Amino acid sequence: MKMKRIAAILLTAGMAMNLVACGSGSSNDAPATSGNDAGTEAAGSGDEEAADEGSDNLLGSESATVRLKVGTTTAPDGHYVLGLVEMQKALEEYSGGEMTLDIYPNNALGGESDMMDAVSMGTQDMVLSSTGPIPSFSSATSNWSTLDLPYLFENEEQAYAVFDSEVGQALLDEFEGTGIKAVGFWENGFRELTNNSKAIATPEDLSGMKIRTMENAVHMATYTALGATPTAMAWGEIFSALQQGTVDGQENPLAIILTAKVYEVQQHVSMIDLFYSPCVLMISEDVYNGFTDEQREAFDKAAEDGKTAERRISQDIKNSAREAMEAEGVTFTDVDKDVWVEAVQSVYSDTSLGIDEELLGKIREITGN
Ligand code: EAX
Repeated sequence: MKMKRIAAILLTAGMAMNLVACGSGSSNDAPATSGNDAGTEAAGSGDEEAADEGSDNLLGSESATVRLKVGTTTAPDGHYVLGLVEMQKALEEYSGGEMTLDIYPNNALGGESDMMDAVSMGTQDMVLSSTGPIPSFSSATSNWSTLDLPYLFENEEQAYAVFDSEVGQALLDEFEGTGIKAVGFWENGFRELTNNSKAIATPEDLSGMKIRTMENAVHMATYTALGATPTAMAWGEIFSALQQGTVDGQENPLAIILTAKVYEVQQHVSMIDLFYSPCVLMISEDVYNGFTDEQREAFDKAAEDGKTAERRISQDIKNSAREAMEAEGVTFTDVDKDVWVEAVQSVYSDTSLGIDEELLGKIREITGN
């Protein structure tokens, strides 16, 4: 069974399909579409053992007839995928075994921006993506750039309070009519800086370094304000870029740095907490609208459970990540955050970034920052 499932993942990886809510049997006989990202190997664990362990339960129950194919860029033992596994179990339970998720980690269905396009066109059912590509996805979602502002949130509780409020719901609703239904805010986490040459404690230490950012204008502007040279690229390209020296460093939450094994090629981690990065569960509007009332109810409930579980898993991984990486010889640098906060203030007044002042005001009302 295990080998069969792994083989199924390998065979269908890069061949996304549109599994609409109709009984189409197991995913092995599914049609295929969007391309495999060149970075699949590199940006994943690349570690057969981890992939092996993680792949065991990534395809849902064979007997489920409504199979939703969901892609992520993250590793099988990372928080996104483990959260989706919880949602998969809940969906099978709530639908009486009729519905399930087939989970494709490690860029198997492409980068985040590609997967969002595929979901909006209905050639892929679902994606769990960071907010990186959202502001440039559609004019309807351009104000999401506001969420990418540096030091917008001081802790996870503030972020959850905003994302689980009416403000968060209104942001999700902005997707209406784009082909994507945005279901909920899950967690990526506070983004930390890594590089392989020195301990970075201040923006001055970062001066002139080439840093990979997500494909996001606010993130790029922030690194420019910090004195670095930002290079935007999809996650799937990151390992070859680090190896070839196209970039000197990158930034991601500890849970990703650990589970994608970024620490194996980046010796130094600076705890700058620059951005709180949520991720968003998205489903094709056509698929969602095609559900029966019962299916929709099961899906919504399972998605809510998945979110709660994923946030908990994210915190668990984060809380043990530093120690695990220090044991591997990685150097951690704690920074004076006030200096970093001060250095990025110009981003808030950069009118080219499409920051939505009204939204920013509502967020600040909730966080109290
Ligand atoms: O969504 O691109 C990134 O740095 C993201 O944090 C990662 O793909 C997980």
